[in-house]
Amino acid sequence: MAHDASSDIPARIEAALERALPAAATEPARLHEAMRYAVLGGGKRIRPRLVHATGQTLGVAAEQLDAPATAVELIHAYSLVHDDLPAMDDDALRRGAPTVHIAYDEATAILAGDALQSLAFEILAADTSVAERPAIGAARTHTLALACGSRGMVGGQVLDMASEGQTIDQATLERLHRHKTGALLRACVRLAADTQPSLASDRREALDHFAEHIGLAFQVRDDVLDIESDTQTLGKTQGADIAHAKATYPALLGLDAARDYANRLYEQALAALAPFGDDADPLRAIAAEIVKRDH
Ligand code: GRG
Repeated sequence: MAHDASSDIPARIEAALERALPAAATEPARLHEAMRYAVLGGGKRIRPRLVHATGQTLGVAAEQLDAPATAVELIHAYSLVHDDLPAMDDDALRRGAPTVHIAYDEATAILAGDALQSLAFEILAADTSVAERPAIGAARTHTLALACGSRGMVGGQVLDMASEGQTIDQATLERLHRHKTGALLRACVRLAADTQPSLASDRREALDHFAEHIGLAFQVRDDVLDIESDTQTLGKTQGADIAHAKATYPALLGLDAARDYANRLYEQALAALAPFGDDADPLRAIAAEIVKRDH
């Protein structure tokens, strides 16, 4: 059965996350509580919504997208838990609540992040909706593993930490973000495309082009929000980039030019969707949300 309406997707995503996470009472209970706290405490769910929106564009059944949508959000939650640790960004606030190492303790936060990553791959591997087409499962596992490992998100985090206090040029900043946040956002679109192996290569490339540009726009918007928003709206500490002497687009280009750049990337992302006509409206809606968001 195909998607009926985009409006039920957020509820579908929450239900799938709830199902995927072990119950809080399952031993070791403190670890499972921390995992649930990290995942179920809000968040915009942009990544799982991108998986479903791409699937809607391609006419993929929603049932075949639940596992990859859940997996990307579990990976995202793990990356936030680890990013907030004292050894990394040392943040006390996330999604308007104490970060996991503050609410629990540092060791629990490290282990909850580790276990969320394993759980993501467990969910992807156990997806019965594609069991009769094992090549789909293998392609999706490969896509997710590449996106979150040393040549993707983790590699980007290393570049990010190395850039603190340094003056870097725009090409280096772009490389950093293509890895740190761009790789997982791009994987969201690819995971849905992997679910339709018959997809023509030019369409696959168009979707990839969309994801690349909207991923970068996401990051530029994030940098702008760190300056123009406030801690309450953001649900995380405003001004953290400046406090950590991070290289950002506003620092490099100026605030107005950074805003213009986000809009240009948005336009380029939209242009890539032209071959899909109205079918790509769910992706257009998420793209608009990414560049206009206030948190
Ligand atoms: C620690 C392995 C490891 C990786 C960390 C993605 C990342 C790499 C760290 C996140 C740090 C950060 C705040 C990056 C800025 C962009 C970003 C990912 C913001 C948070 O994503 P949203 O806005 O968050 O989608 P919600 O809370 O809505 O899910």
